[in-house]
Amino acid sequence: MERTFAMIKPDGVRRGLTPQILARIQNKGYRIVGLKQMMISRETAEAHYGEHRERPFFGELVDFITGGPVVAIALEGENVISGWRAMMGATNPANAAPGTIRADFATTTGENVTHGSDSPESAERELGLFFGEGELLK
Ligand code: FUP
Repeated sequence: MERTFAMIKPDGVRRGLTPQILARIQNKGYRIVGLKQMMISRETAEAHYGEHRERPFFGELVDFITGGPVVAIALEGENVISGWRAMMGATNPANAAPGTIRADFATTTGENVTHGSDSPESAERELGLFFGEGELLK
């Protein structure tokens, strides 16, 4: 069993997409082991997106992700790291396969509704960044 970090970004929360996205997760059969609506601090945002620090869009990305509430989600399931990313679709919604979240709900890379860890190492790091000890279900 794997665990991953998933997030509904501020655009998704603002647009009222939280229930539909949670329904997709539950329909798929992943177990939600952590779930909270929260504001992200600048410090956490900069750590979360640390790999993009030198990219030209970094400032905008941090402004966006700290600009409204997000829903932080810890998921458990077989191959959930790649499976959740497959459900999200490509980073640029224009390239996302029909039926994926980004294809169905987004038009721009900058506001693409959801996040998912891209490797076991990222999943562990990001779960640790967003959820404290004892906050996740056993
Ligand atoms: P993903 O893993 O699919 O979320 O994509 P990345 O880690 O490559 O990018 C993280 C976020 O940076 C994206 F969700 C949106 C933002 N981004 C841009 O705004 N412009 C880009 O060219 C690439 C990423």
